[in-house]
Amino acid sequence: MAIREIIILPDKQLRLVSKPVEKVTPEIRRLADDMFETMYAAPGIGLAAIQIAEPLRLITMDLAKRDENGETTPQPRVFINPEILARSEEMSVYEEGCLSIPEYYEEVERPAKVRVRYTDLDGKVHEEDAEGLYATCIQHEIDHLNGVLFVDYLSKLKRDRVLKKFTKAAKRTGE
Ligand code: GNR
Ligand code: NI
Repeated sequence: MAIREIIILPDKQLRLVSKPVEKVTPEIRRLADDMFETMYAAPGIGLAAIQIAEPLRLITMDLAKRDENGETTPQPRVFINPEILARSEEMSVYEEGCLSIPEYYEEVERPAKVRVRYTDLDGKVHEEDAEGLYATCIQHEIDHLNGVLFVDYLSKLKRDRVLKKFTKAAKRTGE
């Protein structure tokens, strides 16, 4: 296992449309392992493969909450080739962040509930209804697979402001 580098704005790879995973091979399992290690270290609640520069339709997620002792029981989940089958008309607003846009948070409105289909690491196909943070997170991650970032939902003013900030920062550090 290895912690991998997370690519950040304005890296153009974030705009790629990721390719379907054809088969769950040992390489895909290793990639998922690296994604978990990278995601937990960050720390983040979700990660799309493209965020470590692998343009594959693969997502890791862990939405485990702290219990009364402040402990968490890990709930690692892998989504291969996830699809949104249906979206609720009802919308909800959540303050989102993204490991590829560090330390920037804004409210985003998305469908409150979605029905998702995905394959797991055993090749088993699942269909589930997602709501709450799960619904927000799976939509945020599937957007990554399509080259979409949460800042794309903000006003042009806000989006241009954050893009400019990260473009300047990249120039200072020589990308
Ligand atoms: O760690 C993350 N937190 C988060 C908070 C609100 C909505 C979405 C997210 S996902 C983000 C990690 C990330 O960038 N995944 O792509
Ligand atoms: Ni993200």
